[in-house]
Amino acid sequence: MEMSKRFQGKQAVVTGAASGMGFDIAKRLGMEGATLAILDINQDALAEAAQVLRSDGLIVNAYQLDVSDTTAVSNCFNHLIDNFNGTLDILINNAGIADFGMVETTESDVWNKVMAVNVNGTYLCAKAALPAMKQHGGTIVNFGSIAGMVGIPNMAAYCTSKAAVIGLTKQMAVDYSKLGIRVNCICPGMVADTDMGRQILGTDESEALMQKRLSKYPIGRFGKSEEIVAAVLFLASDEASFVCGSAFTVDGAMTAF
Ligand code: 1HS
Repeated sequence: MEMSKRFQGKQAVVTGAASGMGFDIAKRLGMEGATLAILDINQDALAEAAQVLRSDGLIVNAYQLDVSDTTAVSNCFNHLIDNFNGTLDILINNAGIADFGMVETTESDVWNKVMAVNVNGTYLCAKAALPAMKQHGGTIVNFGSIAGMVGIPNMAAYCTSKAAVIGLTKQMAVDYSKLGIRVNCICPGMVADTDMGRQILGTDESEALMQKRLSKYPIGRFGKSEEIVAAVLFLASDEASFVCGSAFTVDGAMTAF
């Protein structure tokens, strides 16, 4: 049986799409029929990602964007929505950064940057997408994290930012579900095969520390990008038509433990 194309005829925006999970999400959305707008702060990586996706036969527009820049987000979305002829069906707010420190050891500039990208970026992109989405309905998937549900050692800013994304997701679902826009967030556990996963695991200075981190996962391993991507695509699809305001954990029982 041929796999059904859940996103045929849909127009989708993915932020942070030049690499990692954002790239994998864009690729899967495209493979299942979506026309893509991929956004990333890194122009070179973005151009290369667009080329790879196009060589797979996907329809891709690429836009360089810092999601924390208020004016740039507004301009970028105006432009990309014009190129989509005024229609936008799907927004995946994937762009995000991690940094480290307890409250006393987190400098204000680090704190502000993490909040600017993870929280303000999610808010700004949603705000810019909503007017077009309201025309025909749509769906937004934000990136929360288990780090927004439980404290992760030495990640004060990151945990706070992800708790805010979960709060924003629930709030938006309340305001926008009646307007035909479903808003959910994915809350991944540790994914080892992305730049962010490697960045976080790189702070474990010994094998013992890495084992301690791993011991928090009852399933006995960290996640893979494709396992998060599958859940993101479900949330973005019509199969999830009654899923709204959910903080959807995909974490090998880490937060159940
Ligand atoms: C990076 C992703 O948001 C998960 S943070 C989880 C870190 S830990 O539980 O594996 O220490």
